[in-house]
Amino acid sequence: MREKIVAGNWKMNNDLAQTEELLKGIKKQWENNPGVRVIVAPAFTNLYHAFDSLRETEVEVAAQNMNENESGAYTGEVSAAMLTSVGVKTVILGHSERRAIFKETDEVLAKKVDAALKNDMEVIFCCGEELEERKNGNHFDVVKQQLERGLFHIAPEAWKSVVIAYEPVWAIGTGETASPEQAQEMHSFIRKTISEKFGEEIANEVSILYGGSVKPANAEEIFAKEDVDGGLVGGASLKAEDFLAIVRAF
Ligand code: G2H
Repeated sequence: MREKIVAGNWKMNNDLAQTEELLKGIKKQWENNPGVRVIVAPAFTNLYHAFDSLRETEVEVAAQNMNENESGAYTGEVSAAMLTSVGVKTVILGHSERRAIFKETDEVLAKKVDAALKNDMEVIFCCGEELEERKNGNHFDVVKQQLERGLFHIAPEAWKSVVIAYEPVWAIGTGETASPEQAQEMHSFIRKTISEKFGEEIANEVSILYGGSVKPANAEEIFAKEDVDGGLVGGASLKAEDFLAIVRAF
């Protein structure tokens, strides 16, 4: 059975007070969700606070990014060891905003993946095509290439620490959502691509999350699709009520 996961990507939102408020809301409205892993990804500055505050709950904390180097003269950066030292065991890598705005290449992402795995962290590896690429019919090739260049160098046994997030760029923060059928089609393609290289057993075990304007109103029909194992949620994860409604959509 694949893990079902709902992860909230808070992006560059919430200062300390707002973080406290949102965590308070999540804890207050929390009901046990057997079988669903729930993760929140606050900004670096609030990671320890979130970890500490959520200690008594089943909610886990992830980082939104990290540097690929171990330590040293990389002003402004945060390493895997720093993250694990504050209780963070999961990191989101290759989000389309990191790729587009911060020019993260597949090659850098491959190194980040290695650094995370070396530090016994779990990786939520993001992939997804832009609107033009979908319009041109290149979306499958684009996603395949992102996976091959950024992720497929890992050892077969490392897949137990990998989650994929498919996030079509045209559906991010736009209110536009991929239809459940479009999500299923790409998720099934991703699973097939993993299977071709690493075998069916590994491919069937990997959780593949959908991201891109997931909200309480559309989560249920997206999560109902066979190869959709959960969501990476941005905007709607900033309100405890909406976020937990999405968790309960399974
Ligand atoms: C995609 C998603 C979270 P949103 O970036 O990773 O954000 O749900 O706001 O589209």
